[in-house]
Amino acid sequence: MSEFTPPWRLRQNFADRLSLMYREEVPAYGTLVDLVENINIADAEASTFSGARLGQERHGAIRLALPEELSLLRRALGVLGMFPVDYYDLAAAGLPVHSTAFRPINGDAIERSPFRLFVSLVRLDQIASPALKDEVERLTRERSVMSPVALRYIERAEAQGGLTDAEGEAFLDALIETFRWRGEALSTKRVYDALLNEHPLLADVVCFPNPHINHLTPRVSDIDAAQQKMIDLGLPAKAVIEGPPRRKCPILLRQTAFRALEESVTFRNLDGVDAAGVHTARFGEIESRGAALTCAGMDLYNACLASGDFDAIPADWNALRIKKLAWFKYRAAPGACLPAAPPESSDALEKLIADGSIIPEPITYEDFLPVSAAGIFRSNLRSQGSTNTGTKGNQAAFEEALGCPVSQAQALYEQESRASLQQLFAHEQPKEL
Ligand code: OOG
Ligand code: NI
Repeated sequence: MSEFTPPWRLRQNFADRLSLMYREEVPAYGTLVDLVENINIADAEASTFSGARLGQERHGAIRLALPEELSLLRRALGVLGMFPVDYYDLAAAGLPVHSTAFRPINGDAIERSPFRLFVSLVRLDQIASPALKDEVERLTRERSVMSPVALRYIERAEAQGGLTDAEGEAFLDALIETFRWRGEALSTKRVYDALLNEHPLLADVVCFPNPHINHLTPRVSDIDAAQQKMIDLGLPAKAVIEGPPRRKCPILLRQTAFRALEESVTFRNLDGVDAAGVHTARFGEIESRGAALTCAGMDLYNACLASGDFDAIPADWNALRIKKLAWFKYRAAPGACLPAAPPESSDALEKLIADGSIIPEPITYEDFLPVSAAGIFRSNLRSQGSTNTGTKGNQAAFEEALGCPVSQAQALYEQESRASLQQLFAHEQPKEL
């Protein structure tokens, strides 16, 4: 056995620590977690929704200022077994950020601990005013996203191929500080207001010393019920649930949130302007996931999103599979007698599925949706800022900052589907007695 703690355990520990910290920092988030837990417990008794720790956090998000910050984050999250998957161009939605999602990339790792982090890099190149550009340059030089202790453990993990239990604990103690809210801005109120006016996302990142976690997101079994409950409890719920409507066969990702609350901030007082102020950035979100769609399925989903009519997507697992709209994995029925080699044709496979020897199961969507993400971003902006919709995404620049290419989510789903099939035929079948 390895002397190192498995990455999934570090990842789970990290998610648990973030959760405790965020509940202390944003008490309304604690209310949301309790609400989710009540719904999940009631549903677990009544349905097939099961699994340990139902409502554990499934994702969080941060926003970064500089390319160096992104590559440091990549290295830190690599120690936790989280890797960048897909490029999200939010410029298309008029937001000055581009993003990726760090997540475990194989089925077993996801099963053990599914925590992901949506990480955005603000597009400082989008700032028009030269004076503001200079301020931003000065402020970002003062930021520090990783403590020297955290960096030492990252280097050690990279050199030895992992961390022992004790090293892992010490690393997480140091790493968590990266995500802590500090109510002290780096900037004066004047510069904060100027950046807020340029775009609120710029102020949220550049005016603060580190990338405060801006939300966490537990999974809820019934997101429609949770949305209503948020409203009943007086949480400032966003108006609509993002993603596909409620469906008999759930697909992709549905998410909603309570809007960011005002938190007190002390600004620097260099220019005689009152240093007390507020900042709104941090919120609470909930999610509910369904099946991953293939490229063809995503195209259909995007067309439905544009038309508002989702009836074109079959509400039947078998149709979604046969039309190759959703990804499936396969398992053998108990006691099924499968041939020694994989079937050569898809007809032969269909026969094994039809006679019940092989059972297809939808693969859960593990990623994000750019239109939904833009909706979540937007619901938390006090003002919309100037939206330069002419801006294009720049995946090459993002990947250069990251220090590696992002993985393609579609390739990961395809691989999981194919591997599950191969596994069915890889072992000798139990002999009939
Ligand atoms: C990230 C918003 C995107 C999601 O769930 O789609 C996101 C942010 O506000 O920084 O987390
Ligand atoms: Ni989110």
